Amino acid sequence: MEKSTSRQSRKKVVAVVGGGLVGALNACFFAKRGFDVELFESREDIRRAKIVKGRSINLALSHRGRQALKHVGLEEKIVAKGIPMHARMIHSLNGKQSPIPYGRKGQYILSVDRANLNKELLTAAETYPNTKMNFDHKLQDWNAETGLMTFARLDGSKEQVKTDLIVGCDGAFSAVRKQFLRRSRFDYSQTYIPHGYMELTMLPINGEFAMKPNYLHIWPRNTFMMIALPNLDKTFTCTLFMPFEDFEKITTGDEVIEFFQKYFPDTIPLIGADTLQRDYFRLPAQAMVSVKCNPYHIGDACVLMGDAAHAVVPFYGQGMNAGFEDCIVFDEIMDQFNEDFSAVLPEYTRVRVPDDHAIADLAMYNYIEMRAHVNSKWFLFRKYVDNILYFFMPKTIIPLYTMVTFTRTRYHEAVKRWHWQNKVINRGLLLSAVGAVLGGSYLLIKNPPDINKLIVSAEKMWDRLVALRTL
Ligand code: FAD
Ligand code: EGU
Repeated sequence: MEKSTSRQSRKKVVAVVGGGLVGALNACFFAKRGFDVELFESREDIRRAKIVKGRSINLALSHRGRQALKHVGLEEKIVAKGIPMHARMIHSLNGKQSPIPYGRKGQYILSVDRANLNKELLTAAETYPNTKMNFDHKLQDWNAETGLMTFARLDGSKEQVKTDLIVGCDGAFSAVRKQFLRRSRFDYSQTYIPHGYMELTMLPINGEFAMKPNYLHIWPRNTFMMIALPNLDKTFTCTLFMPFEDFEKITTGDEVIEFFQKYFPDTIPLIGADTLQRDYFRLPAQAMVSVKCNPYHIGDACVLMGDAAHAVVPFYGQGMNAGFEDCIVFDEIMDQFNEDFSAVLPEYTRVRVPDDHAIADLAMYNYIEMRAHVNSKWFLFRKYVDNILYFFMPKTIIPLYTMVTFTRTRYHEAVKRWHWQNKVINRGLLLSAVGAVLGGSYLLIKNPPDINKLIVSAEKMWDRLVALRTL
């Protein structure tokens, strides 16, 4: 028999499956608490690999993500290598550029390099003596009854590992999650959107950024949209979002140029026709998936975080930020429940599911809204209205993106508040309209206009119109 004292003092072993952004950060969180952490990543160590394949080159890092980095002492290091974006720059079809600030001076988001961020996080995790990194370990399967995991190596060998807790951070197509799907009362939904995305590089011109660097550049064209984020090497990464069926229609270099001439003419000289054609055909368009599930845990043995728990479409710039916030939320619950997994895991599901589902819905809603009727005029108009109301009533009307991007307001609370604000705004508009009609009628009744004067002025108007026509 094991003595209860030795059992108490033995530090538990936590397996973090996936060494992407959320997995590497999570390894830091668990290591900081003193757990023995084993990180398993299917790829080779990206810090050694020469070619890094993977999704999107840069990401928008905002408040939630920064707070999580701060918890493990990494905020400054990452922020130093990020490029602040204080505003969006809206590119109209005629080439006009209009900046719309994100907020006040201190309210900006950061463009960060995914590969660099991942590398820094892995290095940070490794500096804890109680972490062990296992690259080239692809989780093949695990047994939800026994907790035994099977990993496949590149040389064809297999390894079996058992730990006290499995933390699934293995992305949108999570292998950890597969075991959840076999269980009763597990809710799961996944939706592929009709759009794909493609990345194009805008190189520096004469050694300088081809466009203003401290902006999130946006070309809103309803079903087509392009977004560009600045990189430290003075390039921009442009991401083109477009329905797959339209990607498929463009099959020759000439058609690429024709398409850009029609929808993004200002970018052709900036990207360069050759680069544009080369980048366009280099890789096929990538798919985007939204995944929601519930619960996020199995007993006291396994928990999902990041894209493994909630892949969201990128139309709020929150996927990584939400995944990073998962780590803080879990950490706070670990404090509350004294690291007792049997209490922590259900509480994490209870608290976090509504918020992750809320951001998944918001991102999907924004995708549908942008695709349906967001051209540059509409985008500018909506953001102006948001910002003006916020300026005059900063305590009452807070734009949704502000709550999402610059605060840690729980996502589901932000949505609730947004609905409430919309009601207030609509009532305000209705009241002003009713007031105008009533007020106008009252004034008309009190001071009835002299009918003769009206007719005379009508005659004058007619004369003027005739004069205009004969000019
Ligand atoms: P991933 O980054 O997918 O990492 C999963 C890791 O697990 C990988 O390293 C993978 O190799 C490993 N793995 C997979 N399977 C196994 C296995 N069986 N065994 C072992 N390891 C395994 N988010 C933002 O916050 N801001 C943005 O601006 C933003 N822009 C985006 C733009 C696009 C076009 C896209 C597609 C996404 C964007 N996101 C953004 C979302 C962001 O990329 C993800 O939310 C984030 O990468 C999730 O991190 P993760 O660690 O959970 O998953
Ligand atoms: C998409 C792809 C502008 C990086 C949503 C805003 C995004 C990002 C917006 C990608 C948009 C859309 C917001 C931020 C950010 C805006 C936001 C979207 C970063 C509502 C690399 N979105 N993104 N909203 O407000 O809150 O500027 O690929 F075009 S950052 Cl779609 Cl704040």
